[in-house]
Amino acid sequence: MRILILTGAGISAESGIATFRGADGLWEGHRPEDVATPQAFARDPALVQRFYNERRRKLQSPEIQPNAAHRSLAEFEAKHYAESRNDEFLLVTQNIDDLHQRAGSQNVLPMHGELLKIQCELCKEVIEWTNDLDPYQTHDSTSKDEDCPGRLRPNVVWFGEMPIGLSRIDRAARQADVFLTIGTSGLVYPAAGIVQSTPPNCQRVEINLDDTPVSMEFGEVIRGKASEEVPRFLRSLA
Ligand code: BV8
Repeated sequence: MRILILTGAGISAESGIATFRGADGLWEGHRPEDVATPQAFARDPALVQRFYNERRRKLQSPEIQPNAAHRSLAEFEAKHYAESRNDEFLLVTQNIDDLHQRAGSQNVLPMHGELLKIQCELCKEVIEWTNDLDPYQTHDSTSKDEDCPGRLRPNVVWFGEMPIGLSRIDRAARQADVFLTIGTSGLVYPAAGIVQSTPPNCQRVEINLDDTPVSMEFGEVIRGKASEEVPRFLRSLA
């Protein structure tokens, strides 16, 4: 059975990480389009770097830990797909936190990038990074034997930028027997459109607190908290 899973900010909410569209529609006090775009970075690099520095620092604080939803996905994969090849089990996440990886998930595709990595704008090298980034920090500042003068940016996919692994995701979607989304508002494309690439006989399940604009694409909608509903659903699937 080929299973494709797509997670969003809702799976990390119970771990203490703010979702994008909380009650006030602001995201850590900002409108996403004011901070998560290349234009914002060009216009006000200090604001954008500060925004990601705050989130990078918070992600590394001890109280932010994977929750039962992350853990149950990792356990399910280890138990049933430990030897899986060619993405028979594929966990695609829109989140840039590392909670799936820390929970032990193996086959994870972070389609919107990763907060604990940075990228050189010039040579495109991606570097693991846990510190703050200064607005105009350059690649050659990261080590003495580095001489690339390119500017360093968060290794995340901003609005208007191409998400990561789209063809790999599309291939997995077209062959999926089960497609499970967890904790996503179904607003951002192309992530929200993945469901439309799954085959007619695919079991499509949406686990989310609220209804979404794509809920009607799913044969099964489970309304509730990820930490409770994900373990329960995976048990029913096993
Ligand atoms: C692209 C990384 C071109 C950065 C992010 C007009 C119409 C349609 C599309 C567009 C348009 N104008 C522009 C676009 C394209 C745009 C887009 O879709 N905009 C939307 C807003 C209209 N998309 C893009 O720009 C993308 N790129 O299109 O490039 C292209 C495309 C294809 C091929 C070639 C070129 C790039 C989008 C990526 C942007 N980067 N993040 C960072 O993190 O800083 S987006 C960010 O928001 C997340 O990554 C995530 O993907 C997205 C949505 O957030 P969610 O994860 O869904 O979280 P949200 O808060 O919204 O919802 C949480 C849900 O959880 C809620 O429903 C809630 O009920 C639930 N929940 C809460 N608690 C719990 C829970 N559920 C269960 N348990 C709980 N405890």
